[in-house]
Amino acid sequence: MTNLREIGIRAGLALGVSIAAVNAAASEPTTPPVPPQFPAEGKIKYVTRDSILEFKALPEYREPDWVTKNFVETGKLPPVKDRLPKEPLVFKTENMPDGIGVYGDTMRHVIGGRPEGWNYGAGQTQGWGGIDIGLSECLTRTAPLFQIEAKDTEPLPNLAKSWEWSEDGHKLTMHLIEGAKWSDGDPFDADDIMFYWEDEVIDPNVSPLGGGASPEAFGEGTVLKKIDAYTVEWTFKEAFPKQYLYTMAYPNFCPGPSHLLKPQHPKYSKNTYNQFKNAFPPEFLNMPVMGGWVPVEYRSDDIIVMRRNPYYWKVDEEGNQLPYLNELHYKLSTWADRDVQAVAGSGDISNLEQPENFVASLKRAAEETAPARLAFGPRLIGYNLRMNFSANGWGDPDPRGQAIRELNRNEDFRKAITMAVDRKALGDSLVKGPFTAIYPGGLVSGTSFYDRNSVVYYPHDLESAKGLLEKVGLKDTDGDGFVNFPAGTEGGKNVEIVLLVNNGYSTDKSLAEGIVGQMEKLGLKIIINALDGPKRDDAHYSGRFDWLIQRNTTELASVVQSTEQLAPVGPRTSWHHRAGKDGKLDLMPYEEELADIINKFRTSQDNDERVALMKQYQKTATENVDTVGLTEYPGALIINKRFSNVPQGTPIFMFNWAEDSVIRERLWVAADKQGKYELFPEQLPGKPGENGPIN
Ligand code: BQZ
Ligand code: CA
Repeated sequence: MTNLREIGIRAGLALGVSIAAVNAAASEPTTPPVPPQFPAEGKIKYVTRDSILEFKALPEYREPDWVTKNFVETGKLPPVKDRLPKEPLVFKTENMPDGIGVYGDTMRHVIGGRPEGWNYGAGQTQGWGGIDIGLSECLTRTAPLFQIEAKDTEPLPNLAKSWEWSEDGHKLTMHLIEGAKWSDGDPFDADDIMFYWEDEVIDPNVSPLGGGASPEAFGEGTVLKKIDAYTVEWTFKEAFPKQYLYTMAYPNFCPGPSHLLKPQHPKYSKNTYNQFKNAFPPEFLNMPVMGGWVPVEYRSDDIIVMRRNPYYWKVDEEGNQLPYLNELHYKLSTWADRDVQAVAGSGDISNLEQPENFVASLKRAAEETAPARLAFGPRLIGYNLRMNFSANGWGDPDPRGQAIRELNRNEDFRKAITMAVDRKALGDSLVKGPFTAIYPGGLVSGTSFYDRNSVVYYPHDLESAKGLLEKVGLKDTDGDGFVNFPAGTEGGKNVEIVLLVNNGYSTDKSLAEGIVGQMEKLGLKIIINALDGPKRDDAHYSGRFDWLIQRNTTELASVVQSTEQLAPVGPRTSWHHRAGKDGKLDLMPYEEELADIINKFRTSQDNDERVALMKQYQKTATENVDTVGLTEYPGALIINKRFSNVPQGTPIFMFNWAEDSVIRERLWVAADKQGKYELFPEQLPGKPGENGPIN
């Protein structure tokens, strides 16, 4: 480049910088505006942690009469007392909103996902929408904690019925429920736990569903070992890391039936990892589960039907074996249709989470004849635009992709993007009215750890944003309205950024289209790559993306659930920055700070310290634009009025989704309100792999 030209460009840049500098000062970072109120009916009734459940033997046990008649008296099943553990999990009546229930009826779910197969531990989805939540019972349970106000609460026991810490806090001895059985009668014990841990979590070739169950989720260097059939022992590097008890809940520690899985695992067979993952396709019926219902029917693109698990290890205080509901349906449709069917009464439950459906759903639910109740909870649904920060190979980018990642790692570039986003316009494009709110990123405002004054918000300011783009060297050198790479990069052609989006939700697609339009005004070309669930998840978790739009997962709505996902505390914990092929993380200085804050949080016993750490987290994350928050809003639970025992004010999303929080195994329908929806009345699951239920 000739001297004159170079001098000219420098002068231009210098001039540009000074204009940009002046503009950037125009919109000082501030705190996000207080969002408007909205009609939130769902008032939570708070209870104490030990009022929900306990483990104890009862004098007698009961089951539906037809099970006794058709199965026990005919010798197909042992008596119910021999199908239950020594001390079953007993749900206390005091915590049951409508008390002890009666048997019968069905809950009809509608889901937008599709089942890949039953191997949850190897990362297969069953279609979401509560199906995996119901099948895969986990060591601890946290979803029902929404009704416990105390900050010092801890997860509920579940497959792990109790635990105690060693004096020095480095060991946690966990006692499993004794004598529980898989739905095919095979004993549940520590072998199931160890298979899940050693051969699914630790094995780097396998990753359980949800993209988060990595070894580091339980702390670097954590060891788990079997003591005896019903005892396992955790050893942690830090002392008293109580946070990990949350990580032992859904989705990160939900063991599968090792008596079926182990023989298919490459370590114990000639199978490849892919053959292991796909060893139990949706057509493989009666897959053994610890959950309340067993898959007995699968019709592709139509429905999955589940029948009650005769070995389910939970009862009510009168000894009635749960669940009360005999059958579950999962109609294979779309997420938007789930809302429509729930308010219309042809479906029974929905998490109203797509604002485009708010108004129509509210109208229908307000009618006298409405078959379903609809109640909004706190603002806990949020969306973030996340940029891929890995510059050392996560996702194996091409040169263009690598150049984008270098830009993503440039703070001025991130500030330009966040200031070019008009969050008010994005929210209004989803739904008018008081629901959506400005969300700069980080924790959503409905979270108990939220502190508005710790949140740094860069207000919408397109001119300053343009100035910052120039400052990082991006100018439209060919006059087509889109900025170009500098001459030496990618041949100086237009910057093009691919935006990965979940094709299953109109909300995700609306937000993506909004971003494309707003970035065009900034002069940045964005190309949408909308993929269906599993393909989208696979592209995301393997790092094959420049930017992505992701609906928040539980760490941003509860902090204590999936906490490791708040920062790159391990090679595979952050949603937008994972290790390259060398297993190393090329963290930026502020990311090191975030990781340090999260590690301190996970091992702190002091609630005040935890609150302070979360304030620090919110400030550091938003000041550095760790993610570009887009919008936040409340969700509403829509549930058919015939169901009893629905906890008041159940949020659709907090420690987990409502399908977990409502405690479906306790729901019941009064005899005079029961629908004739059972497709396999008086039938029970057959043997694993057999075709369908039996009677
Ligand atoms: C709720 C949920 C129960 C996953 C899934 C789905 C996956 C994501 C997310 C939600 C669906 C429903 O969410 O939208 O309301 O029923 O299933 O699991 O979006 O694609 O990977 O994180 O939870
Ligand atoms: Ca251009």
